[in-house]
Amino acid sequence: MVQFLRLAGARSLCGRPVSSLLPARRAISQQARERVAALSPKVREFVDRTVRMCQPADVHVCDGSAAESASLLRMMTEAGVVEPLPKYDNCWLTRTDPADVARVESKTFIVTEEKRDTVPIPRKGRKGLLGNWMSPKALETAVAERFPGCMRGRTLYVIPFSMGPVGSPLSKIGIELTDSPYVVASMRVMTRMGADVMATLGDGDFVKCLHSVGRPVPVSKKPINNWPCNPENTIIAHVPAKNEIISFGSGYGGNSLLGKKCFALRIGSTIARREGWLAEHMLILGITNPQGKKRYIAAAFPSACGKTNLAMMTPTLPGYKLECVGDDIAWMKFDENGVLRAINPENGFFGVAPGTSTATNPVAMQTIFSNTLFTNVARTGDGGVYWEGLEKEVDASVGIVDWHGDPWTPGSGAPSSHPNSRFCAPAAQCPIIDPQWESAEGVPISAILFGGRRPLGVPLVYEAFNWRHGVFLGASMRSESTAAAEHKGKVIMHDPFAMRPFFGYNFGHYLSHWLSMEGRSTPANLPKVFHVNWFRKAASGGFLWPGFGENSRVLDWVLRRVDGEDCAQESAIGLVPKPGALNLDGLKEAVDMQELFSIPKEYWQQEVEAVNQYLDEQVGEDLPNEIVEEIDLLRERIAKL
Ligand code: GTP
Ligand code: SPV
Ligand code: MN
Repeated sequence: MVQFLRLAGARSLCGRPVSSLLPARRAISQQARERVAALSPKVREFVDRTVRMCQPADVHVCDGSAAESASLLRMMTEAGVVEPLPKYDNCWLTRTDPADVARVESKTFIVTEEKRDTVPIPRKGRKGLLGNWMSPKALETAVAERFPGCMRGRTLYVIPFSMGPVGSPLSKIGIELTDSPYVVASMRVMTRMGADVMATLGDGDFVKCLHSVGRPVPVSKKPINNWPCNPENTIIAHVPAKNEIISFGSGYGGNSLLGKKCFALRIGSTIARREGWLAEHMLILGITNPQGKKRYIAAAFPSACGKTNLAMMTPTLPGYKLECVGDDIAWMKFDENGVLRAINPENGFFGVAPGTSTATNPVAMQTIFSNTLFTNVARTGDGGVYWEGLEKEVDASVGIVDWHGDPWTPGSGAPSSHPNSRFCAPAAQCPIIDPQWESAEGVPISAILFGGRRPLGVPLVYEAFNWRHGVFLGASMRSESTAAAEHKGKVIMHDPFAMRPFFGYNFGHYLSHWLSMEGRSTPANLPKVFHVNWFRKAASGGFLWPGFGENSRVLDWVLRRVDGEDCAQESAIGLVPKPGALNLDGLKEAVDMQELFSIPKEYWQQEVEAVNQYLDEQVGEDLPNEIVEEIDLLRERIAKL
């Protein structure tokens, strides 16, 4: 970006030579001032205030056009921030500073006057693990230490964006102010962005999103990979009372594309609580059975645990058809008939690249090779991409350069791509995008799945006895850690509702909110709740279940349960398929069903105590009684095993 601003003769978006924007400390130009003056009063106030504080060299109001995006990508190419991938149509590769490759949960905060509004108070002597609280005063200090002058020498981009289809009653509008053109290009894919959103907003209210990479120009040291960032001072703060998000120091994914986790989940969950709906880390899919009956399912799995894959799955069971509504976030609301309706607030997929292949996710492979931004994957000599999982599809003899930009050969030990490397592709390009994916009222949800990476003890699928037990299944979710956040090693972490990094308010209150949803529905319409685990391992270390398209066998059983079929039996942990009820016709490899569905008593005794200890210590006084009762019931049932 330093280079970008110093390129002789390079042109800014408004057509003036970039060099005229320097020197960095000069106030913004008359033209930029005029562009700001033309904004509606509330947006203008936000931009004005930010310009005064951050002192950018220029202001650009994004119109969201293809020409604007092309112009930005050209500038970023000249600056060495992105590289074109000539093997594909309008695809680009970015390599970040290796210090900025994932969400930074430890530096993510919710700002409220009262700490207890953000996090439950843990039992004495315990460290709270359900989010980080910051006081408004501390935020003020943090902002004052970071933001004054932080955009010097850079352009401030004004991004009007809509989460959900523009103008839909369930949609919400945000304005992101950022000094990262990579964020602009990514937000154009991940959200509906541009002039029509600004027009729809008028002088209405919006979620204020402020983002800076935190490296004013001239930079004190040369950015690695031309990716300016400031990991030492990174902070991602959310102020629910003001519908405000403030992010500094990271340009990556959920830290900087503020519509996603920051808005649609953290701020979104606080709005949802106030307004009586749910903002969840869930995929949404439509599935049509061989009889032609279509149902929609939502599923919450933690980061890098299979949402994108399930959302685009190619069923191996004959006669099933799957369509994708969303792969990461669901906004859901019970309608006047008690039917849970869901929309995907996003406009694109920010998916994990490694593991994506024609064998595992052919639909994703058909989605991501045009108009896509790749980040931290490897590059082939013929201008394509490469990552772990493409060994059989890409001829390595053309030469591969790894995500650091160094030559790489298969078998060299280190992976070619960062494990959290991603593709950022328009959802509309997905060949199985659901015809209803932009429906204003949302799609009706028949079942909710919770799941995680559980190498031991947890069966392939089981059903909750009722809604309350279902809420408990969400509350007691655990999963092996992944590269999507900064955690080290493969530990089994508690990740209730796959939302631990994304709660916008006290998890105890969140549980009460979920429990109360039963009252908004009817027994016939209330979605059934299930727990799934594609990741159980054999003693030999391999997965017991083939997963991916074979997961259609589990969805088949789920739908038959939704239809009320008598194909389940009680177990200590929930309803499991009756012997022979899971359709295994044509399954190519032998599966040890005994092992896959076993419920080891000792394992579950430890499990219930681990969940009990976690919920008691972490949620304490705020843990609803219903959940305490579910723990006791589970303990009793396991004792009888
Ligand atoms: P986020 O975007 O971080 O929220 O992740 P996600 O939940 O969408 O996860 P994704 O579908 O991208 O999957 C992450 C990893 O899990 C990939 O490497 C997949 O190949 C792998 N995976 C997905 N589904 C399965 C499955 O059924 N079985 C096995 N063994 N691996 C799977
Ligand atoms: C996740 O980590 O759950 C993601 C990627 O979907 S990010 O947008 O970085 O949060
Ligand atoms: Mn996610």
